[in-house]
Amino acid sequence: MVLTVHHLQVSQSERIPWLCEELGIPYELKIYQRAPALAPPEFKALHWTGSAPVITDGDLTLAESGACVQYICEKHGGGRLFPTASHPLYADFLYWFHWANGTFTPTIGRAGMVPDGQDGGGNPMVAYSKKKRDDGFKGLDARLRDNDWLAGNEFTAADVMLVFSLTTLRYFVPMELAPYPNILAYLKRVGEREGVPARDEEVGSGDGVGPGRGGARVVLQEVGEGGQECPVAGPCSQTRRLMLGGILHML
Ligand SMILES: N[C@@H](CCC(=O)N[C@@H](CS)C(=O)NCC(=O)O)C(=O)O
Repeated sequence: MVLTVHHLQVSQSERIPWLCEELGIPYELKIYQRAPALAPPEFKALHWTGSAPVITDGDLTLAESGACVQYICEKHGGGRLFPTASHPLYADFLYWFHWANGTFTPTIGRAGMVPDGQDGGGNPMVAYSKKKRDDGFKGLDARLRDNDWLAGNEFTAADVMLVFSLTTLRYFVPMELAPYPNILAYLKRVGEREGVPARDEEVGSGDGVGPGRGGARVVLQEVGEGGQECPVAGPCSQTRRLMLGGILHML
């Protein structure tokens, strides 16, 4: 039974191959290009939500990042990166694991629907959403002041859930991270991770199907003035953007 990761390019499904690399488990990676902005029909056919990520494992088809991450850690990773009740960091882990994609990612998305500096026709939800987003960044920065990782001193699946919102999501919703030095330092730590020790496996073939990219290295890249093309929103004007290379640019 081969675990297959269905990855939509430049999307939050990048969490899943990264997790597999961190765990060092075998998996098959199937890559889908956006067509042009949303997932292509063959991806939409995998699961009724039509949303990435999706994994398949034998007869099982599973969507939703958190469910995929927990399933893989518990079924294929021997519970690694997913602390349980007896672990001293359990409650912190649970909190940040759920906050990362249950609150932070949607809050950023909602706030990003109206560009900063505009009030969305006086809709009070706009100011509310932007405050919630800013509170999220401040709270996260404070958390990372005294903790190397979200749950404390150990890298966990909570970090795998979070990083997309600080990196690739900025293709779609430009965000300035300079006011948050602890978040920047955290991203640098993430960028220095090896994922897993290199394995001698072929990188996927031209049709986007292939074995895991053993040893995929997560490299933090700094992108200079002017930013680069956003796949959906057109050119990003953000001046100083940090992004994860490695997984981001390979996938
Ligand atoms: N909460 C869901 C969100 C999934 C989601 O919105 N995925 C986006 C990728 S960032 C997607 O599939 N967009 C393309 C589409 O809907 O066609 C999760 O974490 O799995």
